[in-house]
Amino acid sequence: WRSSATCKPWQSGRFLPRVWERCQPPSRKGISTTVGQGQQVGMREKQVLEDLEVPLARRETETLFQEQPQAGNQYLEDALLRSYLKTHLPRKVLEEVNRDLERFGNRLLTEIKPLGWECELNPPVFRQYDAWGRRVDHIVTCSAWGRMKEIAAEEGLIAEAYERRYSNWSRLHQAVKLYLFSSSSGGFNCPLAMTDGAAKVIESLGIPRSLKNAFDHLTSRDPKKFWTSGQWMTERRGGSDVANGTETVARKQPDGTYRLYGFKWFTSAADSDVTLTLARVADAEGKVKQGSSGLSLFFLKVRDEEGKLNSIQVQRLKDKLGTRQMATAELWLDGAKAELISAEGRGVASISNMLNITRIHNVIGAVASMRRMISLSRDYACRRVAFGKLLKDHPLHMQTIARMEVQTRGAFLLLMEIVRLLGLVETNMASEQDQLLLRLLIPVAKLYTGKQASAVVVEAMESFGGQGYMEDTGLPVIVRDTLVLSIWEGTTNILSLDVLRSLTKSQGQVMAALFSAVQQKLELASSTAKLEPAVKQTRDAISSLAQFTQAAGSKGAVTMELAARDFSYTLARIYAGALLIEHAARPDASSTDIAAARRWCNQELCPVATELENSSYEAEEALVDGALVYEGSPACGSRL
Ligand code: UCC
Repeated sequence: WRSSATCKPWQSGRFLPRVWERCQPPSRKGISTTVGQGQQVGMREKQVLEDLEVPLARRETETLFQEQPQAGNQYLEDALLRSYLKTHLPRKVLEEVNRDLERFGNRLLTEIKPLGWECELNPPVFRQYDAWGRRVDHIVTCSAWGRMKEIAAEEGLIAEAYERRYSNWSRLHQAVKLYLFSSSSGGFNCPLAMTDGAAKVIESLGIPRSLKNAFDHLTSRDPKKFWTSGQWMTERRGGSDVANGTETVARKQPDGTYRLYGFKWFTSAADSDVTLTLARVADAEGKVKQGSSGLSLFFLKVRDEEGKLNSIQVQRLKDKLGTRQMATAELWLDGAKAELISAEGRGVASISNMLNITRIHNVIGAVASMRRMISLSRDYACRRVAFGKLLKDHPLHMQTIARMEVQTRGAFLLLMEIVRLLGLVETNMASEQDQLLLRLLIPVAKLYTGKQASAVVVEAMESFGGQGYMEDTGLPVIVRDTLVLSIWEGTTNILSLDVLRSLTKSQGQVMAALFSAVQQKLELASSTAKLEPAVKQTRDAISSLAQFTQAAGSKGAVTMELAARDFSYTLARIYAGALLIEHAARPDASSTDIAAARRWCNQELCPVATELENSSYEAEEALVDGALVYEGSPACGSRL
C-alpha cells in the first residue's frame, strides 16, 4: 500500500511528471491533459485516474517479484576453502595461488559462467549425413563449448597438475581451480576429467616415446594445441562388469598397430581428440581370452590428420537426464587404428589409473554442486521475504541450510585430503601410509560425496520453494547434472566393492593406515575442550569399527559383501569427522569450524556396527531382502 500512497500525489500537481513517468506503461498514448476542453477534460481526467490505477496495480504486483539469487566471486566467498589453503600451503605458494584464484574467480563470474549457460542452451547436435547424402557423423557443438576448451588450456586446468611448479601442492591447486570451474563449466568438467585421467595413465607408463606428443597436447596451456581425451569403457553388456561385458576385439597389424572392432555403448565427450579404451587382443586364429585377464588398454586418435573419423561410426547421441551440454554417444569401431599401451591382459589394472583420477573429478563435481547450491540458497535467504521476514530470519530455514553446509564441509575436506595425498604420491613424497590411504579414500569419497551431493542439491532446490523447480532459474540444471555423480565412474555399490578390493589387495593394511591417520588427527585436538565430545564420538566409532572388522573377518565373504555399503559410509563419516576436528583444532579456528565438527560427529558415525548388531549381514537376512523385494512380483519371485 505504501507504493499506492506514493503514486497519488498528482493531486498536488508538482509531482505528477515524475510519478507519471514511473507509473505509465510505456505503450500508453493520448492521455495528455490539455487544459480548457470542458467536459472532455473531466472525462480525460477520469480516464487518467483509471489509467493510473492500472499501472498502480501493476506496481503493487511488481513488488511481489522475487529477487534473483546472486553468486559473487566463488573463491572470495568460500570461507572454508580459503582457511584450508591458508592453513596448509607454504606462504610463498599461498600468495601466488591466492592471486590466481581470486583472478580466476572473477573470470568465472564475468566470462565463464555465461559461456556455461550458453552450452546448456545449445546442446550438441548429431548430423549423420550432409546435404548430399554423404555420411559425415558430425557432432556439432556450440561455440561456447569450443571456447571452454580454450579457457581450460589457458587456465592450465590440466597442465597445472603435471607441470608441478608448486611441487606436491600443484595437484591441490589444480583441484581447487577445477572445483571453482565445475559449476560454471557447462559440462566441460567431464572431458577435463578424462583428459586428466589419460595424462595420468600416460605419465604412469613413463611417457613412452610414441605417446609423448599426445601427453604434450593433453597437458598443454596453448589453446591451439590442447587436446581432450575420452574414456571408452562401457559396452552394451554393461557398464560395471567391464571384465565380462567387453566384446571389442583388437586385431594386430603388420606395422605393430591394432585395429579395433566393437561397439562402445556409452562414450562421454565423444567429440574428444583422443581416447583410451579396452579391447581383447585376438590371437593368430582370431580367438580372444574372456574375463579380466583378456583385456588390454589401447590409445587411439578419434580423427586422422584430415579430420576424418578413424574408422569410427557414430550411431546416435544418448538422451540423458542431465549433462546434456556434453555429447555422449554410441560408437561403432569398425577397424579403428589404435596403439596397445598396456601389457596384454593388464587393461583393467592400467585403466585404473584413469578411473582413480576421474573418480576424484567426480568428487570435485559433487562438492562443487553442493557449494554452488548453498551459495545461491543462502543469498536468496537474504532477499526473499515470507511470513513477514527474510528467509534468513526463519530459524527452521537456517537450520536446513546449516545442515547442508555441514555435509558440504565434510565432503570438501575429504576432497582436499585426497588431492593433498595425490600430490605427495606424484612428487615421491608420500609415505606408505599416505599411499594406502589414498587407495582407500578415493572410492570412499567418490561413493559418499556422490550420494551427499544428490541429497544436498535436492534439499537446496526446495529452499527456493516453487522457484527452485523452474527450468529457467538454472537450478534444475544443477540438480540434473548432479544426479549422475553417484552413477558414472562406478555406482555406489561398485565403489563399495572397490573399497573391499583395496582391503583384500593390501591384506588389510589400508585399514591400519586409516586408523593411524584418524588417531593422529584426533590427538591434535586433545587440548581443545570444545571438541571433546566430537573427539570422543569419533574414538567410540573407531573402536566399534575395529570390533566390526574383527567380527566380520571370521564370518566370510557374504557378510562383507552385504556390509560393503554401510562399511564404506562408516569410513567416510569417521574420516571426514576426523578432518573436521583437525581443521577445528587449528589455533585460529573459528567457532563455526568447531560447530561443524561437533555437528558432523553427532550423526551416526559407525552405521556398519549398528547393522551388524541388527544381524543385517546374515545370510538369512539376504533371503529376506529377496522376499521383500519380490513379494507379489511375477518376475522371479517363484525362483527365490
Ligand atoms: O566412462 C564413463 C563415463 C565417463 C564420464 C567421466 C566423467 C566424470 C567426470 C566427473 C566430473 C564431474 S563411465 C564408465 C565408468 N566405468 C567404471 O567406473 C567401471 C566400474 N567397474 C569397476 O570399477 C569394476 O570394479 C572393475 C571394472 C574395475 C572390475 O574389473 P575386474 O577386472 O573384475 O577387477 P579385478 O580383477 O579385481 O581387478 C583387476 C586389476 C587388479 O590388479 P592386479 O591384477 O594387479 O591384482 C586390481 O587391483 O585392477 C586393479 N584395480 C584397481 N587398482 C581394479 N580397480 C582398481 C582401482 N580402483 N585402483 C587400483
